[in-house]
Amino acid sequence: MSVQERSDRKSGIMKRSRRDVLRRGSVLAGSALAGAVLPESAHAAGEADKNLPPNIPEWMKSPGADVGSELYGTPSLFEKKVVRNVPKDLKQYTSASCRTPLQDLDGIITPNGLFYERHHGGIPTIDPAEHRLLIHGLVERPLILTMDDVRRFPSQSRIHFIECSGNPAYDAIYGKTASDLVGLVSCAEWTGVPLKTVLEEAGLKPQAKWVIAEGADAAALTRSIPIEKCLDDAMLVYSQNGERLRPAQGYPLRVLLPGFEGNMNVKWLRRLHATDEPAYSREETSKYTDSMPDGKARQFTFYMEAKSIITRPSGTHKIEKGFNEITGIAWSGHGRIVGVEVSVDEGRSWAPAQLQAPVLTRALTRFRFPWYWDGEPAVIMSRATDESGYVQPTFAELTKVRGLNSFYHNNAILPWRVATSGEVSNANVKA
Ligand SMILES: Nc1nc2c(c(=O)[nH]1)N[C@H]1C(S)=C(S)[C@@H](COP(=O)(O)O)O[C@H]1N2
Ligand SMILES: [Mo]
Repeated sequence: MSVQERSDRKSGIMKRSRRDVLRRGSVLAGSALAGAVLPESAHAAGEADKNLPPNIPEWMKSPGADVGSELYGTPSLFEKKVVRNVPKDLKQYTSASCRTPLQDLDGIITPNGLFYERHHGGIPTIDPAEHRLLIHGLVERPLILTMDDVRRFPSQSRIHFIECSGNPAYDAIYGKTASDLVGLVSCAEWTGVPLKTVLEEAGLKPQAKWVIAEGADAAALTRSIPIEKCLDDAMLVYSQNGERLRPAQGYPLRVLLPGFEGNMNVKWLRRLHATDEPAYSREETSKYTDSMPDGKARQFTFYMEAKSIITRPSGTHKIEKGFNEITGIAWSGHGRIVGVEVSVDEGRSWAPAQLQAPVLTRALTRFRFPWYWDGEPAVIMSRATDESGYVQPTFAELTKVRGLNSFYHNNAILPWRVATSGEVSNANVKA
């Protein structure tokens, strides 16, 4: 059959289904979705509607690209703007971060190519054949493991978020998009070996109270992990969403400490040193401590507190009057999210959102809330409650306790303003 014959046959089919579309159209007319139905005039196909019903779209008229035309698949041409959010004013890229475009994503899993990045000394290129993990200090049998050795241990796959503790910094609550605000959080299915299993193989001595993890990057990033966490849910991970870790996420091996601040999830892991006291490294003294209003500083603030954000609609989006689903993500380092409430009247009243399964411990949780927008100005926001009973605070409530000298661990509620035009913007504005 020629291409022409095929297309003739198809237009026959399309003529019939076009009548169905119009019949359905009259049923839908006046409903919230009426805008999606083609007007009568679409039939007089101009150049602009040549691919719209009832015409046969161009991409049906000849075969598409060959199988395997991309040996590693990439997103559609038409999704080119869904990329990591790299700050425009960066002076250098070696110790810097870039963010996940949360407002463009659905569900709870971050695609590997969009996982946020934070590096203190660039991304090393590590040949796994030349990579070793040294385990020493307060252990019976010091070990040097190859990557093959690591993968021979019994493994597990689990879904968890990782979040930088500066997400957002206390003075950075005015960002335009959801990504500008909290794009330093991502969530993946991680595969690896429980740290406990590896430490048992080395024979941990009873005096060991900390395990100091060191990365094989130019920063030699070093963090001390309390032994309780090492023997609980800590993992040494080598895969992320089914494939080996991406270089930016620590290839070939990283520490995963579910719920603990991002900085402790040491990438490019080369050394575990069992000790009786912490290392008091740079990341535990001059950085990653929290200045309180009384001048004291909190140290070893491991846990990321409960947090949530509406990702759609969110800053820079534009909505139409009528039905809009409000959706977003919630998470807590302390365990499962047990509830998310949404307010569409600037926090005067709250109603429960629906949590979409699966609701996993220390993982992103998707929430949904049906909303009919009447076209009046509105401020919408979400607040999360975790299984410990802790409720996400407003920025005013948070700073009443923590003051304004802190940089890390800001988990305040983030409000979006909806203008009469339907334009959505950050409701936190600098005084
Ligand atoms: N070796 C090493 N590990 C590291 C870092 C680093 O620079 N070097 N950055 C830390 C910080 S501050 C964060 S927030 C997370 C970022 O993880 P990601 O880049 O996979 O998102 O990794 C942590 N682990
Ligand atoms: Mo971080």
